[in-house]
Amino acid sequence: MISAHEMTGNDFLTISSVVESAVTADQPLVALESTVIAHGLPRPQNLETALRLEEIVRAEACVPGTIAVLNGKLCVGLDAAQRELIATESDVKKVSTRDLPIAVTRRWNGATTVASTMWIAHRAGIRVFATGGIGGVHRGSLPDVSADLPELARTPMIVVCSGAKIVLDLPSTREWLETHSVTVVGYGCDELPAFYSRRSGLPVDVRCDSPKEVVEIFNAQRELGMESALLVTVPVPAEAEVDADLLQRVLDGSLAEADRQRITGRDLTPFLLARMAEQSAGATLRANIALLENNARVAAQIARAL
Ligand code: PSU
Ligand code: MN
Repeated sequence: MISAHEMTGNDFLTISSVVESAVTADQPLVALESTVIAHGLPRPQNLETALRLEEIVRAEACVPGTIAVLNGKLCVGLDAAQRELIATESDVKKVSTRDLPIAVTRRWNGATTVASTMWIAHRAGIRVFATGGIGGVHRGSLPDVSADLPELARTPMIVVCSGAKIVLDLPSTREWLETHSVTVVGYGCDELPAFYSRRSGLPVDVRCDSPKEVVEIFNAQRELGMESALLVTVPVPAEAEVDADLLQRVLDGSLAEADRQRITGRDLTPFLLARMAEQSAGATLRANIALLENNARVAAQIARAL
């Protein structure tokens, strides 16, 4: 069996025994992130959703690997106490890739974003990762570009999501992915989904209607020697989609409020998501949970086909 040290050349990676044996036995695995648990969803729905996502992956005969930083260790596969700590402790930091060297040195407890989850999952030997919405290019004059984008450009994984979060500048985010050669799949759709909405008016590169079709394109990327990820975008289930007028209203209100309160940097996305959930009487929260669950299921089906 290859040890974590041999895989990464460092002692910071801690892989749970369940995940490690699945990697060694080449069983299908799905990585899950933890920023959505610690900073993306309110309590108590966050812990419930974290548990539910793992159950969904297991029900599809795959092994879930939720990723977080605990006492400076990059953990792949959490036990119940670790999962609860991430969901309930108030000093859990939002750790992106640039923070990893600080987190391990200062022994932080941290939740990993899409970027840092990809970084860790890839080094742990996991090839499929499910999340809600990726980060991207923010609206506004200051160029605020999520580290999720460059990580997608340099990590050969399948990332399953519902597009980029609607709080972002979606046309700019779409352009960024194209410039940096990240292939974008519409899973059962011809348009890039817009997180709480099923449509954005922006094109995907290719439509796939089955896990097998996704795997064929992923394998072609690898055979071509490409480094970039395959971004598989799945629309929110129709029954959970947020009404367009309501969404526009709460989005405009939340963006204006963030501006007034001068919320920037890593606090911006969590602020906007929380604000929209309040202002929509939970409609955006229900959509977020529904799309997370659906994406976990699709990711597991793809992992099984891989
Ligand atoms: N998906 C969700 N909710 C979230 C996130 C994704 O449904 O909160 C998180 C991801 O971890 C993503 C992060 O990486 O938001 C983006 O943050 P930023 O815009 O600061 O890069
Ligand atoms: Mn940012």
